[in-house]
Amino acid sequence: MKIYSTILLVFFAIFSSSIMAHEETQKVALEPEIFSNQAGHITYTFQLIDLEKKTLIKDSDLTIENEKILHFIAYDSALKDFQHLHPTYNGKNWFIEFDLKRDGDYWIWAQGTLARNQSEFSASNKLSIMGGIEAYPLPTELELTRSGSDSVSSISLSDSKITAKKAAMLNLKFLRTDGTTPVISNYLGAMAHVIAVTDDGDSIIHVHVMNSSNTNEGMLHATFESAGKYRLWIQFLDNNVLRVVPLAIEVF
Ligand SMILES: [Cu+2]
Repeated sequence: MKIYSTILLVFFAIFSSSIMAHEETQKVALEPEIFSNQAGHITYTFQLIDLEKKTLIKDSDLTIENEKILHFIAYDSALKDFQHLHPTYNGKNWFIEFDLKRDGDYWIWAQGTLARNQSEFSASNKLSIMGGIEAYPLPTELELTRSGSDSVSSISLSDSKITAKKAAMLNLKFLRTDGTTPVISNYLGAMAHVIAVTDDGDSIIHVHVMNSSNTNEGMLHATFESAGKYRLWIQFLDNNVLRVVPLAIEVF
């Protein structure tokens, strides 16, 4: 009976992940131990399945990218809560501990690179949280803004038009809300990390900001696959403190 339910769970996970996949051929599935949890401290245990090889992915099957073996992104459906973490492999499972205090349906993504062919993957599933602070209201409404702050550090993105399926080159300025000059240093091997998701939450891109010739300015190269509104979370170190600035842009 136990084996039977485990098999069912595996099938459900693979099936539900492939529905959500946006890539034409999904390479990796994320199979979690839980699909819902009480708000608070969460121990999230999961397996990654190489869908082509039909094998479980261990840490030795991955290549370190941006200083980490695996990147883990979680955000709620209203695109307000955001976390970027790094799971570890215990010889059997992948796991990560984190806190979610607010109810809602969270998107969970694992991003890594397969060592066998150096191909990057993004595998997702969902996690439902209950018993905590009231969930942010839905439907998701993004207020378009190319500049924003986290109360101390701010970001301003150039206002050039962005077209779907075309490489966009954006200029990014680092500022402070009090007018002082930020002290930017690399975070996980890049000037800044940008995680962009479609407003329905079900598609993600993770790109890096490169240094430019001007101090406290960077260049962002990205290709957005479809038109619509996107949430951007920009992560960087200012004076060695990790900052997260949310923006929202439109792609035409
Ligand atoms: Cu990461």
